[in-house]
Amino acid sequence: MDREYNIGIIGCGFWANYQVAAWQEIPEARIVSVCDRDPQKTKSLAEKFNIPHSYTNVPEMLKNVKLDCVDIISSPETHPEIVLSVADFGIPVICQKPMAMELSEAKKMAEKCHSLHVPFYIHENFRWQAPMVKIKRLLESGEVGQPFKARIFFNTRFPVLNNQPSLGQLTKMIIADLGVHLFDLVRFFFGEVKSIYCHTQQISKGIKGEDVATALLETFGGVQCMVEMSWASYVEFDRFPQTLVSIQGTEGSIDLSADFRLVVVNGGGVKEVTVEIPSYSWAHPDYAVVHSSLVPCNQDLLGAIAGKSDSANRADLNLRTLRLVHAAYHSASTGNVIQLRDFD
Ligand code: 89Y
Repeated sequence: MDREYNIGIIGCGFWANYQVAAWQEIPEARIVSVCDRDPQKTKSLAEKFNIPHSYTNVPEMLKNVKLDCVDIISSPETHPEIVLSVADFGIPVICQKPMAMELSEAKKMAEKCHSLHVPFYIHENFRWQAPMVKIKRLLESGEVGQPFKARIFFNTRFPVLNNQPSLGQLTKMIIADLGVHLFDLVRFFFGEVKSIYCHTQQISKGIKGEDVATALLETFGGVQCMVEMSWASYVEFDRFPQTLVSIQGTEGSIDLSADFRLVVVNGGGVKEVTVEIPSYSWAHPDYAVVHSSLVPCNQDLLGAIAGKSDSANRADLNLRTLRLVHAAYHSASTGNVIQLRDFD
């Protein structure tokens, strides 16, 4: 990139603390303004990171600060209104996952940005986690042949809602918040999805949505992938927020287990490595693998906004992931297998 980019942050909660720190790792990125309707949160984020401008009203920030890009880190139900309003200002926009709580809203957001020629990207970071990048390379290398069956799972008892209490208010909870990442990994590893079948459960008390979901996805390439997510499970090696992966291919298999132990088995034998996770002093120790992925994810998004490259996190592409989320809910409520070609 050949110049600096002035970025405004909207939403100053838990996640913004790490997102701002991750932006500050990128020499061309300058966080110049923050905005949250809670003045206390705005003030403390601005002070912590020495950010010159702070606002409690989005249009006011957009009118007064010259921004090259806005990064929305607010809760998902606020995304549509904010994205539509940033689009009216013609400013490129990055929005946290899930793009919106309803598919119809997400489509409206993507259509409006497209019609106004406003670049629109989703901050989807799981495909940028070091172990996931490594698995993708292994799949591309052909070492395990053609994948035909997989399991992607994230089962934990970690008290997720202590740090992210607003999740407890969502009637669509774990699939919208976490499943969206895991379904995106299915697309990343195996391509587009043909059908999905899903069940949900509510195990914990005091929440409005599901905290457990189990889905079976079939890709056009013929991979059967089981995706499991739970915030209510006691497991032996509970390493929140590590996503575990098991892939079987025609020539071998790949297994990512706790603590980033990656094992490849094929005709050449058994190879084991521990995937190294980049370390940042600002990362929350409990979230290191996710927080470290924010840096390459942001780098990719800024490169796309600068017109230097394209990104798989372009909103119209990420919409395919969001469709899976809503198809999963539809499957869970109807008991049917959902064919994606019939689902809109
Ligand atoms: O909110 C979720 C996310 O995006 O990554 C992990 C998480 O914090 C809880 O499962």
